[in-house]
Amino acid sequence: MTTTELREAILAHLKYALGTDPDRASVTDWRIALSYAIRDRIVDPWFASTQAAEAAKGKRVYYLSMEFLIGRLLEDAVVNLGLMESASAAMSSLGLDLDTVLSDEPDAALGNGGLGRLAACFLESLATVGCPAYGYGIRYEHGLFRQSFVDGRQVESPEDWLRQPHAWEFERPGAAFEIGFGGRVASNAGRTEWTPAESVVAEAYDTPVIGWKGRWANTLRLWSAKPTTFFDLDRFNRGDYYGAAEPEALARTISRVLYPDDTTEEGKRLRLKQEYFFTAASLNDILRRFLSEHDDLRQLPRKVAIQLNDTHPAIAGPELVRLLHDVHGMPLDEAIVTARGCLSYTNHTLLPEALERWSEGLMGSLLPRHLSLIERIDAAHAAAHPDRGITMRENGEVKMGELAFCMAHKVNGVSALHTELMKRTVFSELHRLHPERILNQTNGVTPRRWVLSANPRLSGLLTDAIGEEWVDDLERLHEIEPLAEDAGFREDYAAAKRANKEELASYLRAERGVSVDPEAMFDVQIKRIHEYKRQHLNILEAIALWQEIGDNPNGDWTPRVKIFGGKAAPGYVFAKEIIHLINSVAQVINSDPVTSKFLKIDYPANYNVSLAERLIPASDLSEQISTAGKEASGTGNMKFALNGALTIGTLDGANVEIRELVGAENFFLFGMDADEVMARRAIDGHAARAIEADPRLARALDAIRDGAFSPGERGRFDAIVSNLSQADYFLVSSDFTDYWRAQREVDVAYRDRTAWMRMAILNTARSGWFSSDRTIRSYMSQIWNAQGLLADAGTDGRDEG
Ligand code: OAK
Repeated sequence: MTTTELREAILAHLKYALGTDPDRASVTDWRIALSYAIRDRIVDPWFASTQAAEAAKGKRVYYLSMEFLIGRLLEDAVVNLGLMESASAAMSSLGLDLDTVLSDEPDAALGNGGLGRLAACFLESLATVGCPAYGYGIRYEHGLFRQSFVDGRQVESPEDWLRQPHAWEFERPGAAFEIGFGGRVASNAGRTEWTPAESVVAEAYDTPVIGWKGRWANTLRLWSAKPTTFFDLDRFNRGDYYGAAEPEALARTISRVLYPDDTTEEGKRLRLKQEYFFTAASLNDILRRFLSEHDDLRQLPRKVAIQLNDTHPAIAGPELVRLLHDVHGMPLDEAIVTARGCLSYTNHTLLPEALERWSEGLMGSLLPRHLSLIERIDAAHAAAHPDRGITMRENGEVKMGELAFCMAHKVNGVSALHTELMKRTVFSELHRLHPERILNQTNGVTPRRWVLSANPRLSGLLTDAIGEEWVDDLERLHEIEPLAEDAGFREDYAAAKRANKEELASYLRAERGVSVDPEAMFDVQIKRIHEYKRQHLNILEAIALWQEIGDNPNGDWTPRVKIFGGKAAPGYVFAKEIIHLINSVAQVINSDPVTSKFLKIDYPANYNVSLAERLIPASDLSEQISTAGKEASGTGNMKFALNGALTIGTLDGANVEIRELVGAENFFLFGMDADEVMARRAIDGHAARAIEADPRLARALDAIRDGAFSPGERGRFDAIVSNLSQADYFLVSSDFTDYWRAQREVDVAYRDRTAWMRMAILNTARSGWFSSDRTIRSYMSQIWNAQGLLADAGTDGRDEG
C-alpha cells in the first residue's frame, strides 16, 4: 500500500466513519481513522485464512483464557503488515506524528499479569506460524483497574477502555448463545435434562489477530453478556423504572469487570458465573463449527484441540461431557473419553492460595448438572484406580486443578523447574497414576512486539547485521554472537541502549518531573506486587546501599536508578504496604542531596503493557528475584534478556533456562535454590538468624522501624518489619546477604563498559529460544497435534520435536 493510498483511506474514514474533517479532527479521531484504514488491510488476509482453514477441514486450536492482556493493537497491526513507513509518511503528510497517534490508543488491559500477557503473545504467534486458531475470552467493559498513588499509597479507579470507539472489533449479533444458571435437573426417558432458572445471552465480538507479514490471521472471540429480555415492560408500565431495568443490569454484570486478583482466589459467585459463561459459550461455538463441517462427534478429538489457560475454564470438562452426553446422546463413558481427547490444561502457579476450589454448595446451586457430572467423573476415575483413594473433591469443595488434570489428555507446566515441581508436589499422586500426562512447555514472548516494535534501534542494528529473518526465526540471533567481540558493533549496540535510556529519561522528566542520568545503571523491577516476587528485598537493598553511600559519600559508587512498576491486588494488604514502603523510601532517598547523584528510585504509577514497552528496551539490569520455587516461569525475564538487560536473579522459573542459555558468566545469580528454600524454612528462627548475621540488613530494618521513611509516624511499616524478622515465609532476610553480594558484583561489572556490552550482546544473541513461536510450535506438535497452514516461510510441518 502506497503512502498516498493510505493517506486517502485515512481521510475517507475520517469523513465517512467519524463524520469529521481534518480541521476539526482530534488526535483520537486521526488514530481511529488510521485504525480503520489499517483494519481494512487485515480483512482480506483474515477471510483468506478462515477459508483456507475451512477448506483444509483440519484441526483447529481453541485457546480458552479468562484473560488476554493485549495492550495496544494499532502498532502491532501496522508492524505486522509492514506498513510502518507508509503510516509514518501518511501521518506526517497530514501534519501528525505517528508516535503521538499510536500512543493515543488506550491499552486493552483484559488481564492481570503473566497469564494474560502470555495468552496475547500466543495469539500473535499462532497467527505468525499459520495455525488455525481462536482465542476465546470475555469482553470486559472495564479491564484492570487504574492505579494512582496518594501519599505513596495505591488507590484504584475503574478503567474505561471502551469509552472511545474500539476500532478493532466486529460485533456479531448472529453469533450468540443462551447460557443458563441454577434451576433443576430431571430425567426424561433415559435422558438427563437441565432446566436452568435464569439465563443470559453471550454475544460474540471478534478481533482479527494478524501474524507477521500479514500471512495469516486468526480470531480473538470475546463474549459479552446481554440480557435475554431487555427490560421488564410490566414493571416499567407500573412506574417501577429501577426494577424494570434490573434484568439487564444483572446480565451485563457478568462481563462488566475483570477480577483484579492475580494469584489469589476471589469473587465466588460472580467469578464462577464468569468462568462458566465464557466457557459454555465457547464450547457451544466450537461444537456448532464442528457440526457445520462434520457429522460424527466421535471425531471431535481429531478436529478440535482446546487449551485451558489455567483452571478458570476447567468447567469445560463437565460442560463438554454434558453437551456430548445429555444433548447429543453419546454414552457417558465415551463422552468423557472424547472430551479428554480434546482438552489439555496449562498450570501457571503452584501457590496454594491460587489453586481454585469451588464449594459444592455454590457449584450445586449455579451448575447443578455439572456438579453431578463431576461426581460421575470422579467416581469413574476412582473406580479405575481403586487402591489409590484419589478424589477431586475434598472438604465439600471441588478442586479445579485435579478436575482439569483428570479431564485433560496433556497437562503442562510453563518452565522446566515449574513442571518438575508440579510432578513432585501439587500433582504428585496424579502424576504417579498418569506418568505420561505432564509435560513442560517453557513460555515465550513474541519478538514482533517485544523486540521489533518496542526496540526499533536494536532491531535496526540486528537487521543490518544479519538480515530481517530473525523476526520470525528468533534463534537466528545466534548469528550476532561473534559480534560481541567486534568493537564497532559493541559501540553501536551501546549507542542504541544509550538512546533508549535517554528517551526514557525524557519521558520520566516530562511525565513525572523526575530527573535521572542516562549514564547511571537502570535497574528495573516490573511485575505484579507480591510477597513471593520480593519487591521488598529490592527496596531493602536500596536502603542498605543508601546508608552505605551516606557513610562514604566520596566513595567511587556506581550510579543507579532503581525503577519499580506494578499493581497490587486491591485486597492484598501486605502487597499494598510494600508499595507504600517503596514510595516512602523513594521520597527520602531522592531528596537526599548527599547520595542522590549515586542513587535514585522511581515508581511510575499504573504500570501496564505500554509502559513495559518503554522500560524494557531502556533497562540495564533485570530484577528476577522471586523466592525459588514460587515463580512458575516469568516472561518479563525473557523480554529483558532479549533487549540486552542482564539479569540478577534466583534459580526460579525460566530464570534457570535463561541462565543455561546465556551462560552463567552473563547472569548474576544469587540466593537459595528451591530445595534450599524448603530446608531453610524448616530452621527455627531463620529470619532472626539472618538478621543477626548481617549488620547491613539489621541496620536497614532498624531504619524502617525507627521511622526514617515515615517521619512522625514510627511504626507505619511495622507489619513489614515484623514479618521479615519473624515468619519471613518468602525468605527475604535469609536471601538478603547473597543478594547484596550479587548487587555489588553488578556494580563492578557495570563499570567495565566493554565487558558489560559483551555480556548484553550475548544475552540478546542467546535468548532467541524464548520466542513464543517456538513455544507454539511445541504445543502444536506435542499437545495439539495441529498443523500450520502456511505454504511458504518454512513454518509448515516444522517440528520442534
Ligand atoms: C494468574 C491467576 C491464576 C493463576 C496464575 C496466574 C498467573 O498469572 N501466573 C503467571 O503465569 C505466567 C505465564 O505462565 C508465568 O510466567 C508466571 O510465573 C505466573 O505467575
